[in-house]
Amino acid sequence: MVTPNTPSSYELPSNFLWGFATASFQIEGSTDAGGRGKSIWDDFSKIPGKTLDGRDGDVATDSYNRWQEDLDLLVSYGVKSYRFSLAWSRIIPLGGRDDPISEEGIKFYSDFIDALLAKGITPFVTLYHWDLPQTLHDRYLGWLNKTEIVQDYVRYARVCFERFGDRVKHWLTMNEPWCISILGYGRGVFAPGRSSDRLRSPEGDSSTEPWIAGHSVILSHAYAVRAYREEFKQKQGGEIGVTLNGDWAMPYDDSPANIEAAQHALDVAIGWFADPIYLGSYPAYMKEMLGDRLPSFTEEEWSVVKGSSDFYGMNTYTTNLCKAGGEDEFQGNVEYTFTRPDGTQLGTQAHCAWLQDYPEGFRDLLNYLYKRYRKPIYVTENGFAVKDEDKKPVEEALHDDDRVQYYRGVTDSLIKAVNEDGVDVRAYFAWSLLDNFEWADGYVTRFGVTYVDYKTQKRYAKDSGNFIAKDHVQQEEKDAPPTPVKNAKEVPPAHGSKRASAVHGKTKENSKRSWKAPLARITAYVSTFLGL
Ligand code: GBH
Repeated sequence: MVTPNTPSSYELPSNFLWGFATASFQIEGSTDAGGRGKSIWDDFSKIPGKTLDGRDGDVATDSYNRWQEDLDLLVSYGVKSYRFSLAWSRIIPLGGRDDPISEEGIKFYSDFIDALLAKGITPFVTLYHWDLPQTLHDRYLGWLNKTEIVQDYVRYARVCFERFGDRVKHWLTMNEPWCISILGYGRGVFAPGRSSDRLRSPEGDSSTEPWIAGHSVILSHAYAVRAYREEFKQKQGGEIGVTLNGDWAMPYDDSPANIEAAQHALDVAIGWFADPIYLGSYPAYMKEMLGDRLPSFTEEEWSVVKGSSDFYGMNTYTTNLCKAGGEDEFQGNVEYTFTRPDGTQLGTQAHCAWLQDYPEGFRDLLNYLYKRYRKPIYVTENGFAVKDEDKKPVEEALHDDDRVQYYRGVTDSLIKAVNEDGVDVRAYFAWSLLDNFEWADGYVTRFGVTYVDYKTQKRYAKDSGNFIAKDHVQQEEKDAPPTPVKNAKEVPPAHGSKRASAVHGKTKENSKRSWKAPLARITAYVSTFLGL
């Protein structure tokens, strides 16, 4: 085994939260139990051709029935925190603001939250991880109807704050607005599967609908946050924010066009949502690319949207090399590749085509997001699917070397970003606690740190689960967190300045841990002045 190359003096704050993440539809199964209403994934996943293996979410990892076993697993890994999502249609089966609440649904989550807390595990709760109540799609096309969905979502959020907010102190409004909008209403690969491609969907317009859906998602998030802050926060004392997906974008080479392309990729993947929410405006490139297809906010809406997230919830998996060109608006009219100009691959290939292991990109992304948005960062998802893991016998699959290597790389990058670059990172959730229903991939692609034998539903810890538990979770962590940077004014571009310059310069005197790695800090500081 390779030994970690992070200096042993590096530490994370004592209140740093290590944990694992999951989502309701990917693990629960029992889609008819406890009065649950259908979600848009129930029927979608049953349409032939929508999932790789033709399998659906009716059973998944059976976690609706096996939640105690899952909890024991979390305890065995020793994690301090668990990120999971609530199924809207278990809580309000028909979804709408005038529809009845299911006490059975409430009780399921309430008991689970109590059990987590009894074991000293902090719940991070996602309100929406893609399982829209089917009724809301049937009634008014879900995210395409801003007026209706905002009201229905805010009422759902209020019910959750009322019923669980006495115990839940970390709320995530939405998981990955880009995926909700682009994959659901543009590419049409995720429910509700709308697209201009008539081979894929009888209805939909990929040139307009994703941008409309994204607009509704931002507003629903923002009005729910306002409700929380005005009606619950004072009494309950929690925090609330959004979780965005976004992979690091690296220019393919040094050409100005490709450097610009990498920024365009970030503007569409991340800035589309993060700029309005944290900075109060759209990236100029979004407007340039879309013109009046980009829905605008009213003054009053901007006042609700701007500043509507207490932290930056970061889901990230890989790095893309970016080349100017192509006609894929969903990538900002940028081409992605993993093949470098010299023909080599960026990193180890995962089971899914879109994922290679490149830990340096993880560190660069942390720096970029912290510099640009100036919020404490929670890494709410990060993970790897080993190639052909599904074809291996269980004993072999448990030795998931590529995943261990991946986690070694990113956690190393994370610790350096905190200690050398001064980035304020407060939590890290590996995706995922379990192999589970991987959306359009069905059960073929496995992201778990725990192997699930779908025939018996037995769980087996993989080497990666044990790696995270032993190398990180169970380590003693003593220090206090670094103080976040305040009063950030300018928004630097991704590739104009080198890593750490702005971040490091501002936080060095605040960081309680700067003395721990004096040499590294001095080196970084000097590099900044030399413009390296
Ligand atoms: C996460 O999304 C999800 O939150 C989680 O539910 C899921 O299980 C996990 O990833 C693993 O996939 O080639 O245009 O289809 C990850 C973000 C963004 C990664 C879209 C895949 C493919 C883009 N995803 N990306 S496309």
